[in-house]
Amino acid sequence: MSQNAGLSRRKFLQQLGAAACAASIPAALRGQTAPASKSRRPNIVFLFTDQQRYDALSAAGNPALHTPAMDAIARRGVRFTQSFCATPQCSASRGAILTGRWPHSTGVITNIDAIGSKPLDPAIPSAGKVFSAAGYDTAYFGKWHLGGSPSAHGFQTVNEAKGGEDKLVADCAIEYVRRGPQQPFVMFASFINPHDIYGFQKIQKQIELGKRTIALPESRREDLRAKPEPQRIYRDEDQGAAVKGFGDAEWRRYLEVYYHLAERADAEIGRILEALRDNGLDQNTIIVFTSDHGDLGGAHGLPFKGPCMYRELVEVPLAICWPGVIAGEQTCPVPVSNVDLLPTLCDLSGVPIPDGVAGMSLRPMLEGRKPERWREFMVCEYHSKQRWANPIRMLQAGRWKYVRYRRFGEELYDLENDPCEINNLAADLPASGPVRETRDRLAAMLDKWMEQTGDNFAQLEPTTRDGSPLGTLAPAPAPAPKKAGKKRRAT
Ligand SMILES: [Ca+2]
Repeated sequence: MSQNAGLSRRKFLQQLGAAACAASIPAALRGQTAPASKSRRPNIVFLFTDQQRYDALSAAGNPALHTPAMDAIARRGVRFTQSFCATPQCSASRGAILTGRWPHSTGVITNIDAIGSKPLDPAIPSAGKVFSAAGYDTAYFGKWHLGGSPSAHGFQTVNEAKGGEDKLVADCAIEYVRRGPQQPFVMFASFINPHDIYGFQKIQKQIELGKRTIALPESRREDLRAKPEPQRIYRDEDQGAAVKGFGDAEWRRYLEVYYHLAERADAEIGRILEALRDNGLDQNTIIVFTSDHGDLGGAHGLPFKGPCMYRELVEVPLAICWPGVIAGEQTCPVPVSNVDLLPTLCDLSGVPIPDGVAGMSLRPMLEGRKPERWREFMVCEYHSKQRWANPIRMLQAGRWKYVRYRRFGEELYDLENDPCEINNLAADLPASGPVRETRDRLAAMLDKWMEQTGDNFAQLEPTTRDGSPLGTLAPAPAPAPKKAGKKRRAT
């Protein structure tokens, strides 16, 4: 990413552990989010976009675009600066948001139409059922992408706005707000953009170009030679073909289109915020803004989203506000996941968190407190796109990011010295020494997490791009030692 993004990330990494968000919330607003009584439970408005990278909003300090509505939500509450999706694929990430479970626990491990897919099981408690059972009026507008209909998952008022029109999604939400829903209510509005970046070739001819200050990703010229092979296949034979031969001018146009599309989503979100205010529903209402996953946007020379776990893909915007209860103007650098959103909303509104939820409530951070216990690391999953399976797991702990592919090796990045994730330290792993010990320590943490959460990653197999079995083309990565830190010869 840009130099600024790299520096701010380095600064964050230095601050991690100090829970830097904790100290800055005014004392008058601390500790006021006691579980709501039944008579005064908050409404919830959940606004999310599709494919919006963590820094694709002006509140994140990006001068390339202007997103006043998203910024307003951040300004009125807490903006999380390290917010991960559970997986950078649409359906599976949405399943994680709605259930608070990891994709391997929901069974929705990839997109509904991709290899290994299955629809979200209505028997799994998800937001619609959880809040309707608690007496909430429930509504879902816009893209669903989880198989079946939101109405089978507890949402009482539904319009999926098929055809992908964000304006129609906002129109449905505004109509719902104007009608004066029974309170408390929970309303999801799910927008398509900036996902239309897939049509950037056409859209760039329709918009005015050359008016934005674009920072191109520092990693855009890397050759991927030290990276797992599926990344090169994605670039050379898959969706990367759309950007073949791209230089800086072409990437700049791509990003101009991308930011234009994020602004279009922002305009629709702005209309919903205005309707909430005009109808007196903006005060006792929690508003969440996030996205399902990011977009590579030229990082590592790649477009869109593919079989990799780079920051541009796995980190998303996240802001939560509740005027009068959560103090505004806050940022929180503690790494969080979108599996945390359902338990957070349950916790804030006094609704029981369903059994089986893996996420943790963000309430301490929203109250400006350091959480008493929090994860030591963050995990993301990946399974497949279209017919092409590439099971991947990512584990990030402090300054280190470790990524394991099935059959295609590993990645290890020192985010403090290499915030753009260019130098893969696992490509030529030494037999001993601090890098080897770090890799073994993170590998052991991932093994333990998979065992504890029932993740069947080791049983999943990659395929060719057309879905055929690979056979025994490449060895599995070296197993982690049983005891973290114990040295082991490279294999
Ligand atoms: Ca998506």
